[in-house]
Amino acid sequence: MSEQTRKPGVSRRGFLLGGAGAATIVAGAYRPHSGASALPELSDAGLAAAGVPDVALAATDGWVAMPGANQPALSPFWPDSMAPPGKNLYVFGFRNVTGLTDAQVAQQRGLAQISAPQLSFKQDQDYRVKLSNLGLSVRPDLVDGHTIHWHGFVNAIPLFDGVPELSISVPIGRSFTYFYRPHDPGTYMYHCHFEDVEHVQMGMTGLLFVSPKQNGTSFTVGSKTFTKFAYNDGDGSTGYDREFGLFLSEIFAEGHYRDAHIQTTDWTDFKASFWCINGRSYPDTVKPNAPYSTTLGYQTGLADGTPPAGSTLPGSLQYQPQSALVTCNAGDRVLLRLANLGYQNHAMTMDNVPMRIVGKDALLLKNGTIAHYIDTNSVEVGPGESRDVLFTAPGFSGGTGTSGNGYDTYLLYDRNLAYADNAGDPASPGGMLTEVRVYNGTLPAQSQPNA
Ligand SMILES: [Cu+2]
Repeated sequence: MSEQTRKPGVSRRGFLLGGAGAATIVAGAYRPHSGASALPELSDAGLAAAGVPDVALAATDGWVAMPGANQPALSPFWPDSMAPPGKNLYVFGFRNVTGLTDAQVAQQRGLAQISAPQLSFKQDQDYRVKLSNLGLSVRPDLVDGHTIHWHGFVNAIPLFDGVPELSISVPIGRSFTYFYRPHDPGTYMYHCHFEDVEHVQMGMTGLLFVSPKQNGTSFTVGSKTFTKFAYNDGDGSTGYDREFGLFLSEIFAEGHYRDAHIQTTDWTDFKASFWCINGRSYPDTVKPNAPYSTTLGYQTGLADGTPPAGSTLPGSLQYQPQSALVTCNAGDRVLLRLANLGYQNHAMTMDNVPMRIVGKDALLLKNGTIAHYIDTNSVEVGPGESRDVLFTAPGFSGGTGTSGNGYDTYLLYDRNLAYADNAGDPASPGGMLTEVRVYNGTLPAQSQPNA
């Protein structure tokens, strides 16, 4: 929660326009985005006027669903009695509004998704990410700004760093376009940095990654030839066939209830009620993705709030569009991109499948030609940390899967079993747990990350 403050003589609008003007000067020093014409002279309207952003996100609030609602162990905090049908938890979040008109963007108020859209960038390319603040539908009394802070990204200047005390935040009804040119491949995370304990816990967090320039060249390692890599390794040792972003977080249901019901929270009372991967708790983690946009190259925002025809995503998960299911063929090399923006340490394990950590916090674990990769079956990820992990899918053993269509199932989960739980429901496992399904060569090549 924030108080609105305004210093005499400097209006919020004037301050923002001043900031955008500075952005113009800096952006003008860079080469234009590939495929775009040269940057025009920019007006006070700032970077947003320079052209179509590569990604557009809206910040707002909304309602999502956590599993186990028949076990009201957290009454009255959860399930929340104010929630619309099919939902049970109040959240803040980002929404993918890329390609929508201003009028369509405005209609996304109150339709936040968690976790935030997974974003992918290419090394040494320029990107513009536009953030619009739509306000909070349930709490119009809160006049909080929002920002995008790309955790671990080395900005040339603070303006695009999203820390409001050091740069700017986006007021309600306004937008701001962040500029990035990522130089360092690896797995990262992003979050709103305004009232960040509250906004991070409420759901304004997500995963992003930068793919290396080495992609597209080919390296043969053993019997396999790779063209996709986690890093510029120089020898193909981080090559993979399929990649999956797995974003780790926790939900403190009492805090979410109090935000919805106009009460204050002491955030040091934090006690997790749900443990999530990609904003879902098991068994929802293995339910399907919302469809991908092949033109955008990543998941669509389900902009009208309804899964498109043909989608098998349950309606209750329409604002949690990102599956955490890992699917692969026997023998595939699989890259897991793990990032943690919860408040707790997590140690992800997979029974009987060795894993190799090749990157930590967007740094390749290799010094020149000497690799320092870590072979383990337990990958620890602290808050604010990321890991790039490879495993080779075991041979197919004839599993029939849950629907008889031929896959072996391995569990990938936090080895602290207290986190395999949904709001204290003793009847079913849940929480930070997902499945790795290994097929007998019947899966087509992966078209998009997490597909
Ligand atoms: Cu925020």
